Amino acid sequence: MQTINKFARLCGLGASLTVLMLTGAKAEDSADPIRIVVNNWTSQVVLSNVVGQLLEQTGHTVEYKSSDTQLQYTAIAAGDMDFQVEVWEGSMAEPFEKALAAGAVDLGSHEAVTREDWWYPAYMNEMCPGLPDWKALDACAEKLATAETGTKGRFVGPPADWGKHYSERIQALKMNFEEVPVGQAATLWAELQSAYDRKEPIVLFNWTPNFIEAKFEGQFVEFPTYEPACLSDPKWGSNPDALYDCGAPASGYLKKAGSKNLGEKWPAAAAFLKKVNFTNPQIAAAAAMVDVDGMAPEDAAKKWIADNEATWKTWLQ
Ligand code: TMO
Repeated sequence: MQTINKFARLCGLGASLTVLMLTGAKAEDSADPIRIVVNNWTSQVVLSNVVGQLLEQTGHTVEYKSSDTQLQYTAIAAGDMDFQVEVWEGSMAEPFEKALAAGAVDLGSHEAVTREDWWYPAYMNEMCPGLPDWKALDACAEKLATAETGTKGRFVGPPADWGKHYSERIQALKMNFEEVPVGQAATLWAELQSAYDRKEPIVLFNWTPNFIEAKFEGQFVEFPTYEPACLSDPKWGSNPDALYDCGAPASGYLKKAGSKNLGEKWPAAAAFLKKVNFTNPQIAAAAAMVDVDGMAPEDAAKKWIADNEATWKTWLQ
């Protein structure tokens, strides 16, 4: 009976022999749920569901666990969570590397190249000559001043758990700015839309790949080029007494992380997860299905699986 159900599900998915063969290999995998970490930005939620649904289709049990972007790495290292599909260099390299030292496993890189930093709409190039250079932005601070920030420019910052150090960067670079963080990503996009509609200046946190690039014209502010020493050696950079006097990596990695348990308890699943590999356009499209088209993440994942069979089939081989 169970075999028939499984077969029916596989047919529904439009999949064939490849998946069935993996289902066979799964015999050695534990029946315990694989705990997939879910964070608070759209592509991560959709990709987690894509991976989770594919694991379910191959006979595994999965559980989605919400977690703080920084603290999740302690949980993965401790074996309390098993898989993270999006490890962003610009915001998570530090806790990720600590987790690796404590037993977590690097499951490899996606093809996607990432960037997370200050971003502004293209119409500001005229308002603030010299952009995207950060010094030109700083000279333009007054135009970004609000009642909340007084004479300083307002930078609409990310939620606290994304681990950026922008208030420190503002201080280190002696910028005439103040960070006003949002509680959730949706507020970033609401602020951007409202400024964009009225062609008002705004500078906010953004990243790529994301749905924003398909909907709004704009670019990242260019800060002093990132080098690892900027985050560990105060003497590095223009401010000899401070860390964070640089931008985030402009071509950062996007990796996957697993618990130490993963390969031991679920070897077939671990082999699959190592092969999981998303590109920039795939990730941007995954976010757009939810943030532009209004789909639920689970449904967006289903659609992604239906539309990208050629891609995920290679992960199952
Ligand atoms: C952590 N993020 C990808 C939203 O910058």
